[in-house]
Amino acid sequence: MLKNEDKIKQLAKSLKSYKNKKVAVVSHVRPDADCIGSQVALCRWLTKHKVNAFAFNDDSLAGNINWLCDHFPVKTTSLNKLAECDAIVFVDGNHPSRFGLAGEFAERSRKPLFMIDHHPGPADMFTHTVSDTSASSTCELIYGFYELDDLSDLDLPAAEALYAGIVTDTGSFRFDSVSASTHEAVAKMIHKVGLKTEPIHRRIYDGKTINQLQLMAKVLNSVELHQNGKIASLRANASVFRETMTNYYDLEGIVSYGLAIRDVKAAVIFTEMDSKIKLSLRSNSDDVDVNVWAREFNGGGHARAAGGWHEGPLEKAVQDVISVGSRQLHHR
Ligand SMILES: [Mn+2]
Repeated sequence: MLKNEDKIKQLAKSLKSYKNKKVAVVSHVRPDADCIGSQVALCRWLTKHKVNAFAFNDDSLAGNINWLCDHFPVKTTSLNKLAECDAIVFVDGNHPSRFGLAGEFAERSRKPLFMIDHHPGPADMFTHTVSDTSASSTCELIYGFYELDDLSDLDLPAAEALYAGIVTDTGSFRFDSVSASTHEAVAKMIHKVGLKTEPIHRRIYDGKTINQLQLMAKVLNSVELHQNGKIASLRANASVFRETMTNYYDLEGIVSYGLAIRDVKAAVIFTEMDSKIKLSLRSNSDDVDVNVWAREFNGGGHARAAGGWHEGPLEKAVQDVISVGSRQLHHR
């Protein structure tokens, strides 16, 4: 059974009514494979239904997901182009603040605004939403558009895009957000269009440069334990990026290594970025809700994966963030 079947069917019907019109599909800033995969697969679905679809994002894509743009072009956000569209669809985020220029545009716009997402606490500005926190990924919800409408519209590029989002947002199918319907979606994509999964893993996870590996080595070397080994922290100060000629997005996913330590329940990475400290938090246990934790630091996300910001400096960020996390640990 797919998640939110009725809402997906209704939204699919509304979107099909934009035949021969223009629909923009936008995704969150600092994009990941789930938001770009969702955009690509939804734009291809819209195109099959003769809707003129456009995909926009404010930022450039990390090297390991750039190939998704060969399946549907994701262009730099243009306010003029957004203004020409008849409706806007927001994927993999539920608040205008996550969407940069498109979010600001939407707050002033009277256009119909649609939203498809799996994060908690949606804003109430949208005309029609599919908001399901139990879904493994936004890509799993987008798969529903194909499955519940006409699975013969699914083609290999769309399936590859959906798989990229599903595999990354589930930590390669290990998080507790993975359900039977997650695996069923993948199985159907394999049957239906001959999706090959191994090459996608390779493109996403094995496309690293030696510089990225050197960056990882330096950052892993900074590991510290707090609160009797229940919380692990990692640090990436500005100098490690200079030394290895890398960028903050080269650290994608590294925070999870903190959770690989026995008895650790939560991990945080502190990344120095433009004089602020970016926080990325992960939990592997119901004892720690990192969404609640991150909300104390201008952020949020999911119970087991969230992000936030601290004004800095780094040392102060570590102190403040660990002390909030410790309180949460002790409240249980
Ligand atoms: Mn997602």
